[in-house]
Amino acid sequence: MKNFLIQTIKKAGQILTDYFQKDKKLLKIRKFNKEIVTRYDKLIDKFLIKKISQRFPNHNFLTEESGFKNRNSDFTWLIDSLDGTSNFAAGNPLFSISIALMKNKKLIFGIIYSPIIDELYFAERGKGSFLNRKKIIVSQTKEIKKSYLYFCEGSESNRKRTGRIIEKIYPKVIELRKLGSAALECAWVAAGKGEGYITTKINPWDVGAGVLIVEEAGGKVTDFKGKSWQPLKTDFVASNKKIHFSLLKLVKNL
Ligand code: LIP
Repeated sequence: MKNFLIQTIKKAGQILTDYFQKDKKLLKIRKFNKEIVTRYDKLIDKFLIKKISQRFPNHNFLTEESGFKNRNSDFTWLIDSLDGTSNFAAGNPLFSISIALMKNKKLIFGIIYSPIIDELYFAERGKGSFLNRKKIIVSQTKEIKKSYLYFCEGSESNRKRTGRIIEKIYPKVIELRKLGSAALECAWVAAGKGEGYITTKINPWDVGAGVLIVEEAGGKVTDFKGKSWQPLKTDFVASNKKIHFSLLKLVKNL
């Protein structure tokens, strides 16, 4: 399974790399909508569903581009074929491909590949998390005031709410940064490149792989009320575990 997933995601990453910064028309579409979809999201979605279905013809899929394909299986693949589409369109290399496998709503594999920066994150439940095959663990920072955080608003359209969350957190931390790819933001928390990641109304295909990668690296993932992650559109806090409670206190009732 591990080799199959690595080979498949790397092939998909190569396709995106071949098209990256080549299609100049993409530069303009950022002006029309924040949540854009390009033909590259669809191309990779099709490629991944085909490759995985050849090997696992009975498995279900829940993907950003194709929705839910129910084949009445215990296994469901969560896929975001191009997470950070607007970065990709703007020629910004911080985008990724995110694939997770769930058995009866329990995550068992997660893999994220950011092809331009060549970072491949992999986790299998109970076996730890890896970046380019080297084991990773979350940061050991315990204090919120020493924390470097990532943030995005997912599909939250109430910008006043987003403003309230930023207003509450930003004065308390070293940095609150938006990378533009939820999967990568989770992966960077897992790798200790930040202490936490907060987002609202995030879809399961964006963070499914990231949840397992953070947990297997020793971190914690919940919603804003401290409830464990469910494969639904949800408010979301991923952290190194040590600052989790302090982070939840900040976002309480927002
Ligand atoms: C994007 C996320 C990003 C978030 C956007 C969007 P897409 O995923 O990863 O962090 O702010 O709302 O959901 O649409 O590029 O796959």
